[in-house]
Amino acid sequence: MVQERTLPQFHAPAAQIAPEEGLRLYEDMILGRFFEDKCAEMYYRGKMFGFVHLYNGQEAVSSGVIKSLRSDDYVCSTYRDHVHALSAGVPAKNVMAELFGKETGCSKGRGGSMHLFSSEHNMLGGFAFIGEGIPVALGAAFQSRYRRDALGDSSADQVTACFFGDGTSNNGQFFECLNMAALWKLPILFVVENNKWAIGMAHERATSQPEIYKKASVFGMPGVEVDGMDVMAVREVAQQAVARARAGEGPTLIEALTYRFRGHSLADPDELRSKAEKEAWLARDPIKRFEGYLLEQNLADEGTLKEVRDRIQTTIDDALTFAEESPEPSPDDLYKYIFADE
Ligand SMILES: Cc1ncc(C[n+]2csc(CCOP(=O)(O)OP(=O)(O)O)c2C)c(N)n1
Ligand SMILES: [Mg+2]
Repeated sequence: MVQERTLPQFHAPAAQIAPEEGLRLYEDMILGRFFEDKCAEMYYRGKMFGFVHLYNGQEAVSSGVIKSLRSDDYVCSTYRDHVHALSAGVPAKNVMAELFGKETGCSKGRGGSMHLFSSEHNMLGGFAFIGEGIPVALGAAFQSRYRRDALGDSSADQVTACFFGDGTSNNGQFFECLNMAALWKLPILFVVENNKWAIGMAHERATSQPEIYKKASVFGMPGVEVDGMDVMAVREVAQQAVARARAGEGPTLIEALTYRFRGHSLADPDELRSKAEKEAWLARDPIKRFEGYLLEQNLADEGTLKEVRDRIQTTIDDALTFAEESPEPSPDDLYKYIFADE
């Protein structure tokens, strides 16, 4: 039995956040949670097909990082991508329609759950292969740096946030891209969502040095661990990393310690993780915790939080209706979008 890792402490002095900003984060986390719950419902009712990987439990990471970015910054995800896309501003109805394979989906119904993409929102994609997004994100970070420093475009100060899992951090692209990002001081945040498991493989069983953030030091970049169940802590770490990247000081490796509340995918019976482990992490639900914080700090009252939840429930219901009523792609368009139009 491997001992649980000690979580880093984050000491938030009295309210460090404006009430509107607190509610913005809360709304984003609720949107992520309610969206995923609706997906599970639709999948088990046989309305959604293929592999669907949900993000429940990890919301503080998406909201804490992506809500610390500007809208013209870039986000790169994995197959667990719905909530990253939502935090990046892709409308829930277009994400839901994508999951239903509809023409109105953000990838025009051709991608599905693992391939969400939106050029309008600088959402660089979900990727089915693990680690596949890391070099893509590196490319995005490279082009902002190149446009700014080689081409002299001072407005090209966009930062890229690249998300991936603990299992993926044992993949070659991780090491190659960390090297290049540090060497060229690229404006990128490597955000490892360490949820302790890679499908059924426990992180400690597959990884010689399980403390992933420590790997940053050999590339000469800052590496930080953060409690990924605490949106305030994630936000603080992300803001510092974004400021560094934007100032031309290069990349940061952030390891967020988190947990997924459901199986690896909706097809996973989730029999390998112990009941005790699941219960311990469920008790640290990032949404409940942040609700407690907002109330305690008098940043919101119960009524305001309920209003947010009601509003988001309507957004999700509308997204579902939109997805169900949207047209399928036409068979005449089978070859459309395979090659770029001239
Ligand atoms: C290149 C490649 N090898 C293997 C797989 C099969 N696979 C799918 S998910 C996964 C585990 C990834 O775990 P982690 O990076 O921790 O992400 P999490 O699912 O926990 O978010 C693996 C090995 C894959 N998708 N791509
Ligand atoms: Mg994992």
